[in-house]
Amino acid sequence: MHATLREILKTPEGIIRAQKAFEEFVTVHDFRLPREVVYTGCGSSHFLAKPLAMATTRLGGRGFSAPCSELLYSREWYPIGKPGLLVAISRSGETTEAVKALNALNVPGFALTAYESTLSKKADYALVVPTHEESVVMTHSFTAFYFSFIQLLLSSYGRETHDAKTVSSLTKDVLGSKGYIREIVKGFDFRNVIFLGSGILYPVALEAMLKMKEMALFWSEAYQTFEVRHGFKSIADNGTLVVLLVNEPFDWHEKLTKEFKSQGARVLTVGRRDTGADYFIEVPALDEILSPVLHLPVIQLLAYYKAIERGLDPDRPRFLSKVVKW
Ligand code: F1P
Repeated sequence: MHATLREILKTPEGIIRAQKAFEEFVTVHDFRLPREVVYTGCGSSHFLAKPLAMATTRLGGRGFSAPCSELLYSREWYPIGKPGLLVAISRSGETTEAVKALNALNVPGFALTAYESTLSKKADYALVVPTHEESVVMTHSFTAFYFSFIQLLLSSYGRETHDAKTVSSLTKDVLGSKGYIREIVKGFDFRNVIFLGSGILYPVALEAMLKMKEMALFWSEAYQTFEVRHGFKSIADNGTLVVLLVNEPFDWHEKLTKEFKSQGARVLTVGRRDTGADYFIEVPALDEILSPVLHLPVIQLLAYYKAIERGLDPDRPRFLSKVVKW
């Protein structure tokens, strides 16, 4: 079995590890996240910074995210303000930009990483979630990092944390769609793929786009759901798969599905209810903030099977390395 697939299937186990890491962290540190937090990372870690910033805002704080290189070299263009903390995310903890960015704002630095690493040692605080991955692409570590930090946000802001066992078991249910996802990819040789998501699911769409490029070397795009109608949809035809990531769909999602179908594209809806799509994967009900944890394994499997269908080795993506250094 490819390491990539093995690691995607470790998502439920990752959630349990994440809970343990969170519990250890709060036992050792007398620490509360401040209200204003800036998040940064590179690649997948940047797409993880985004929903964490959104969740911070949704929970009553103010979260902002930017890629490490932007914080380092172009920060005057962004409304960064005066955050109480900078959270740098890096699976390896060795990415040059992430290590450098930790000091970019002259505020306390927090590392979210899988290893005791250069980043964790440099940071004032480190939440180490030991979801080690052999694969170049980030899979179950993404969902684990996200879950552990959401727990920390909830506890810092005086909210009730989630039951890790329940969340872990829900991710297991979602992974049950593995065979169906493989069938979709086998049955429809799509030429391009468009991922759509709104709010907290927009960064999931971005991460899905990246997974397709990394694992399957495949052309993919991502948009905020209804924004796609404004020009971008022209590229969707009978060779296109549109993946609609949604929690609770409403009539606009149904209309959008119809619109793409009338252009000849096929739609895969991943959400609580079908929108009249060609394919449908049900995602169980859970606090919206945690929905990335349930949607991500689906799109990771989609990218994995597309890579297999194209005769590629998702463990060894072309031109990529696990750690990007200068
Ligand atoms: C960041 C990253 C990965 C990507 C690729 C190169 O790594 O951009 O997201 O998949 O392998 O590195 P890290 O800073 O999270 O270790």
